[in-house]
Amino acid sequence: MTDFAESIKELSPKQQELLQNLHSGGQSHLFKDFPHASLESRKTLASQLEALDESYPTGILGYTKRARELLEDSRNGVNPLDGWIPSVPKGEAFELGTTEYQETEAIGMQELGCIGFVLVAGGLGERLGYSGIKIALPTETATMTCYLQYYINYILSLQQKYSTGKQLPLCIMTSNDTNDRTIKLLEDNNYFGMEKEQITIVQQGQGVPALTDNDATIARDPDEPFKVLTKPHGHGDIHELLYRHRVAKNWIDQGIKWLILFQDTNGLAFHTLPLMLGVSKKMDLIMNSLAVPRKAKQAIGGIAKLENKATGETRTINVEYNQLDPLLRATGSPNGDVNDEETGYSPFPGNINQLLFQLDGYHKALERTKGIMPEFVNPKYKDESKTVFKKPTRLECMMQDFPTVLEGEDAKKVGYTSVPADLCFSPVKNATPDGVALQAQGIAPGTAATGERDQYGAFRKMLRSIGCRVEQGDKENHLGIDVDLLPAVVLDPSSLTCPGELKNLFPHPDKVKISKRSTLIVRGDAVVIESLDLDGAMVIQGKSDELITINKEVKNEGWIFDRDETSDDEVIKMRGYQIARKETDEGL
Ligand code: UGB
Repeated sequence: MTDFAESIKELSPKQQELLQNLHSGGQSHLFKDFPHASLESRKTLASQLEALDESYPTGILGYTKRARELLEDSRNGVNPLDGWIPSVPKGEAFELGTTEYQETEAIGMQELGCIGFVLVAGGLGERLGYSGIKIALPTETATMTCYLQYYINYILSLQQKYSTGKQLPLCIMTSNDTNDRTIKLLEDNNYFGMEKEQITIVQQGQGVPALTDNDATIARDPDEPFKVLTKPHGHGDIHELLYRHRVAKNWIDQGIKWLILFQDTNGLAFHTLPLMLGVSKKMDLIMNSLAVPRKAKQAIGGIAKLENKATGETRTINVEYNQLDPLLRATGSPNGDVNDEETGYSPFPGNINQLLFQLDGYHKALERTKGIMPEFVNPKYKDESKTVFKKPTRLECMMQDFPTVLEGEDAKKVGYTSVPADLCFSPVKNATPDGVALQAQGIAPGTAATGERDQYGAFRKMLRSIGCRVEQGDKENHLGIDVDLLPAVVLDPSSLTCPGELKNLFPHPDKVKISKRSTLIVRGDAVVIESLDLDGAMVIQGKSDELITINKEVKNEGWIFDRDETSDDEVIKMRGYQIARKETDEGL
């Protein structure tokens, strides 16, 4: 018996078989120290490999086989979109306040009582550099509501207003990095008012093995010799998890008709949800991507319709910006990605990865494909020979690639809803210094301060769209980031879930005036603001059993966003300011 065979004898039969297969399948380097290692060390590696094998649909050997194919293509410069001709996809673009917006939103509002929510929150948030999980961050500092609480408030509010007794479910995708802290955040806060069984948590595997070369040689962890280095497999895992845990199927059985997938830190995520539903309903879309107008060549993926020259197959899908322009040039559009003269934007709208699915059609595709997304590999090569990587790579998959698994007529039922970003998209992804650099290039900084700014801004925009007089605050600069935080307006989901409800809260918009230094916070579904002249701060806390009607002129010292660049508090530190609450009217 060889030393290797001898060294695995004490492991479980399943582990022995796996290790033998890996040993003969090009990964013998992982076991070179086995003959001299302690049983504990051998067991550590064997258990990790077993877990990795189980968490990947075709096992580790299936993974390395696929990796070799994709690495070969990458080395040969094979364009994955070769043979596909891009054209402008089907979808609709909207501006808040227009008749088209209102009519489409009204159609969608009828669907608000049967949505299931899927939050993808497995990302580490390395770019942000926050020590906690991102969904625990405050969406803004006027109310300090954290992202998870905001999302749950919104779901509960829809449930109360639009669902006839049915609970609206929430599924959260976590990862090794975020799972325990997500559960703790929920438990510590009594699930933010949700029933525990209303929430399903699905956890991504521990990642996939990192690979050191074109032969898909699995990398050993540099810090732990009896461990394999793993890397995240990407947010595309969500579809497989929703299939494997029967989430989509259970939701159908509960009478849920729509599924919305959203990211961890977008405080504007739901303002346009009924609008998206209206578009999906009108156009009979199985998948509808929320998009933002995108300048030609802007560095976000463009949604395009692709037609395969050979097979005639079509699909509407996100094409990364660095692939879109060359693809257009190679397929009969010599100018590439250019702005449309009429709109000033590229005809290919920008994908922001908020995806609405018609649940039956979605589930049908999951049943057929088990929710497995196509993978890609993106190694950074050391030199032209493309044989050595700068650092280990891995296979990844993305949630927006779902159209690739739709077939026949269903593949045609994919479209988009485009809305300016100031109403629907302002994620918090970047550390402030990186945000400053992006701002200098005219790109949205995506920092904590801009996330907060855009939340107040979206509410100001909504109020103005119905005719309220809302002054514009002065521009400030905190830690290099330009923000106009005032007037700070927060309409909690309990008081407002979408622009279509504005007229219930503000029945006489012409009688509402908010000065440029004001703060207005409204909570509760039984509040009506008949008339308001606000110059200061006002916080209205509605009561469930009593209608509060506001007819008021308020003038007080209000709240001030004070510069604070020395605080140890991470939330303040990443913004460079904190609120001084000088004087507040309670609206009573
Ligand atoms: N996420 C997971 O849950 N698991 C993972 O393994 C990885 C991520 P990022 P990314 O907003 O402008 C996306 O890292 O991948 C969650 C789109 O692909 O914030 O760089 C994570 O917790 C891109 O087309 O974003 O880019 C978070 O909630 C563009 O739309 C979400 O997945 C870009 O977002 C996104 O993860 C954007």
